[in-house]
Amino acid sequence: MKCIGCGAFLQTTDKNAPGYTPKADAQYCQRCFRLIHYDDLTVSMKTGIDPDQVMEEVSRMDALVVWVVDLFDFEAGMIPGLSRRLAGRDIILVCTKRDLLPDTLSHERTAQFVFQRLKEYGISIKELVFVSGKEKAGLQEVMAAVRKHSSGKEAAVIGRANSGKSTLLNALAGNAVLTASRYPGTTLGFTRMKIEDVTFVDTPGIEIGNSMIMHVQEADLKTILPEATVNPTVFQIHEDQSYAAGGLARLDVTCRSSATVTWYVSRRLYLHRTRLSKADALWQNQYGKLLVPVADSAKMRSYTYSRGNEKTDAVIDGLGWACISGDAPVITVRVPEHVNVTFRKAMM
Ligand SMILES: Nc1nc2c(ncn2[C@@H]2O[C@H](COP(=O)(O)OP(=O)(O)O)[C@@H](O)[C@H]2O)c(=O)[nH]1
Ligand SMILES: [Mg+2]
Repeated sequence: MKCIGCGAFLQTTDKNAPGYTPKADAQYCQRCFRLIHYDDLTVSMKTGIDPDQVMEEVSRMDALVVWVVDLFDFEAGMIPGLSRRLAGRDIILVCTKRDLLPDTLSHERTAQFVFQRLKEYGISIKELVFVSGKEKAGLQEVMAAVRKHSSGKEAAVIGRANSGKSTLLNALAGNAVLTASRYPGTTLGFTRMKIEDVTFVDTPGIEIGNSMIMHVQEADLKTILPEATVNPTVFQIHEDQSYAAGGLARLDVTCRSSATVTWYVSRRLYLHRTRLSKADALWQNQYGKLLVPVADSAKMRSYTYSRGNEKTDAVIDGLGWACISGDAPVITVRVPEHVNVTFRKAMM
């Protein structure tokens, strides 16, 4: 018997292992029960699910692939080796969390952005659908795209941890059977679910460790993961500046005359701006004090980018991004050592 919330095998012997339940006839494990009703994480599974094994199992299935990517965390959603491992498979890309992006970003512009990025990553898809869990938008389009391309096969819903797979399936089914939460490693097994005439399969998130969500304490996820539309925070600058996003990321911007730095991060995350010349001292004195939260490693890695005239996004996996425009030739991002940073042409 499997837990219907996370797909783990139910067991009554080990409290600290997945699938534990004190009741022999339970449908849900205790971990799912507490996540659903109390938002309380009893057993952390942020590591322990082997991403290669998940991809291996998916690539063995004779199924249509429904690939779920969080629009707010797009770069982190690009699974390394996806096009190689799923070569020749039909892929429907579902971009979730549309509601987190400002309304000023049009549908057309977003689609253009997505197709451009996919081309750069060398990934081809059959169809693109945007959904917003909060507004229940795009669900009919997902069903239509799946019907069109599945030819009676199962539809495997894959994607990075926290991209919104379980939430999407619950929304399509019209009831909240699957456990969805902000904690990476919520879904632990493959769970089949029939919705109208299509059999969907929920899968564990494919986690490769380079997202900020894997390197903060679970209690700090509330601070870094936005729940509502992200309000851009705009800074006009006329000299070299440095920004601290809590104690998690540092952005240095050299500025010749004037430039604009716009942050797209959760409104709960503390942004601190200072002159570049004062930044080293700030980090030395205030790391873990004013600059919180901090990640599991204080060792930082730096990424530097030399800009041309285009607007540039400096994207930090799992955290958000800063958009830099104007006369700012060099930008440097420092993040905890395993966190990935991507520089891209601005999304907005
Ligand atoms: N704002 C917003 N949050 C979403 C949306 N879809 C999922 N979430 C949130 O993202 C987190 C991860 O969702 P979940 O379905 O568990 O992701 P999974 O790990 O891919 O199965 C949860 O906190 C959800 O509430 C969406 O469309 N909009
Ligand atoms: Mg899930």
